[in-house]
Amino acid sequence: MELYEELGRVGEGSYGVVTKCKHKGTGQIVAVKKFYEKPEKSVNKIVMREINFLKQFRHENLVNLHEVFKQNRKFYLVFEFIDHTLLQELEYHPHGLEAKYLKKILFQMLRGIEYLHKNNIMHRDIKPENVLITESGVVKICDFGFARTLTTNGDIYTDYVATRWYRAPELILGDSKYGKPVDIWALGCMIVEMASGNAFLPGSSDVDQLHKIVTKIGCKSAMKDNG
Ligand code: 38R
Repeated sequence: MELYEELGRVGEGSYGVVTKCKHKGTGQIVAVKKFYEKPEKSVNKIVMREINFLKQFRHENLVNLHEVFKQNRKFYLVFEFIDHTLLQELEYHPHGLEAKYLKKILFQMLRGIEYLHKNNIMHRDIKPENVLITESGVVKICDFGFARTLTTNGDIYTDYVATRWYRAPELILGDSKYGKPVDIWALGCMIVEMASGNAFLPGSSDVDQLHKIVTKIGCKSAMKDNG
């Protein structure tokens, strides 16, 4: 970390902190994601998953990883720095985004997710904070700590935690065989939010989340293969 000058914290989560930094040698501005040192194995699992993923996949609409290092038993991931997130964009436009701009953002989000899905990866935590937007309007999806490869043999997934408002009903109900549609559900919630400026399904608990889903969408259309 001696190589970087810290310019300010841009995000914090259960994983650790994200800091805007300047490389002292090159002057390059980067985003450094520092993972908390935790005794549990789960953190290592998340870090390794994110690193493996980012090393394998590169796309214009996915954030670019520069380097990885470990110092004082903590992992540091150094990314390209992108100006702001969709979360900030929505805060700046409380009544929603202009249709033309919305389409521009959405098209790129779809391209990023299409790339992931074509490579049999589901992101599993698509939300406004994980959609970065450059000054020129290029969208970059980030945070692959929860992303994982789909297995074709109907393997089960259990270790899932993500932001509630964008969570598909099968995740809330604990289905162990969910798949790529969970990303499309999250995207759908975000389309409504981008158009209106308000979160579509802002559940305050899991039960409230399901309640909002069935009252706003209906039970039949929210549950596939169920009438
Ligand atoms: C910004 C700008 C403003 N707020 N991020 C993606 C990396 C990144 C972040 N590159 N450029 C940015 N730019 C980790 C934020 N906040 C932010 C964004 C995403 C905070 C947390 C996360 C989630 C990945 C993660 C830094 N991880």
